Amino acid sequence: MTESKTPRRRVLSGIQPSGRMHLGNYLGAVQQWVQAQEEKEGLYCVVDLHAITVYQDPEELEEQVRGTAALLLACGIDPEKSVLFVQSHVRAHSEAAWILNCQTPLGWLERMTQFKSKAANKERASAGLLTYPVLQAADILLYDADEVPVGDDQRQHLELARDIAGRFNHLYGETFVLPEPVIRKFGARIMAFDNPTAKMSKSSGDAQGHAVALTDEDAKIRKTIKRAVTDSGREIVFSEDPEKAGVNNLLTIYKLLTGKDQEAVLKDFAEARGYGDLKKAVAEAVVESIRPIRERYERLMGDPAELDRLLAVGADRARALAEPKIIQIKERVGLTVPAALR
Ligand code: AQP
Repeated sequence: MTESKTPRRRVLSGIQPSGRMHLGNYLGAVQQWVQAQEEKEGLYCVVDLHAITVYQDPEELEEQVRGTAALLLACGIDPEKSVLFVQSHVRAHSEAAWILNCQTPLGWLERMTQFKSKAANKERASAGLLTYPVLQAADILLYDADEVPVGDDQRQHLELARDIAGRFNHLYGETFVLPEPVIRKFGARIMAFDNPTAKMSKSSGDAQGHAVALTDEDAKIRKTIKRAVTDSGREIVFSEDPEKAGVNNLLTIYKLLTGKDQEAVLKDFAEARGYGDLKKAVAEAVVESIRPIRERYERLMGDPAELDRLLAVGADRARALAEPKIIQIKERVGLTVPAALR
C-alpha cells in the first residue's frame, strides 16, 4: 500500500538589503526561517525592489544584495532545502504587483501606519512607499504561501495581503491562498539598545549603540550591550511595563539565543548582583551566537562567483513556481498571454 503524503506547507518571507542586518532581523524573522526549512518548503527572498522605495546608492545596493544573501546563508538558510533568491531576478513580482495595485483601494494603503510614519513629507516620499505593501502581497501570493514568518512590524501589511487576496478571489474566482502571518510571542519586536521603547531597525542601525549587527566584532557587541539603556531599579524580570522595556529586551534576547524557557532564564539571574551581571551574560550569549555567523559570512563574501551561482539557481527555482501563477493572474483579469510568454 502506498502511503499518502500530505504536501508540506509553504513558507515565504523576505528581507530588505537596506542596511546592516541586525539581531532584531535574526530573532524576529530569520531564526524562524531556518527552523521552518526542516519541515516546510521555504522560499526566502532579498527584497531589493522594496529597498529602492527610498534612495539607495546604486553601487552600494549591488553589494548589499550580495551581503544580505550571504548573511542569510551564514545564519543557516540551506540552498539545498530552501529557495533563496533576489526579488528583482523574478520579473513576475513586478507584474503581479502592478495588477494587484489596480485592485487595491487607495484608502487601504493610506491607512498603513508604516507609510504614515515614513512618508510624512508627501512632496519627497516616493509613490513606491505607498504601494510597498502591494508589492509585498504580490511576493507572497505569487507562490501560494501558506505561512509568512515575520516580526510584529509586518502584522498590518500581512492583514492587507490577506484582504487583497480575498478581494481578488471574490472578483475573479478562487486564485490565491490566504497567507497566515507567523509572529513569535517572544522576539517579535526586539527593541533598540539605546532606546528600548523603539524597535531595533536597519535604518537607524548605524547610530552608536542602537543595534548589534550580525557582522559586528566581539568587542563591539560587548560594548553595545554594556551601554544598553535599562532602568534605575534592580529587578530582573520579564515585564510588559514600559519602564522595564530595557531589561525585558535583554532577557528576551538571552532566552531566544540560549533556547531556555522563562523559568530557566530567571534562574540564571537569581543570584545576579545587578544589571551589570545581566548585561555580561547577554553579551556573551550574543557573541557566541554571532561569531559563527560572522565567520561563515566572511568566507561566503570571499567567493562572489559562488554566491552569484547559488542566487541564479534560487531564481530559476522561484521562476518555475511564479511563471504559471502570473499567467493565471493575467488570464483571470482578462489579459491575453501570447504563446511566446508561456
Ligand atoms: N526589531 C525587530 N524585531 C523583530 N523583528 C524585526 N524585523 C525587523 N526589525 C525587527 C523583521 O525582520 C524582517 C526583515 O525586515 P526589514 O528588511 O524590513 O528590516 P528592518 O530592520 O525593519 O529594515 P528597515 O529598512 O530599518 O525598516 P524600518 O525603517 O521599517 O525599520 C521582517 O520580518 C521584520 O518584521
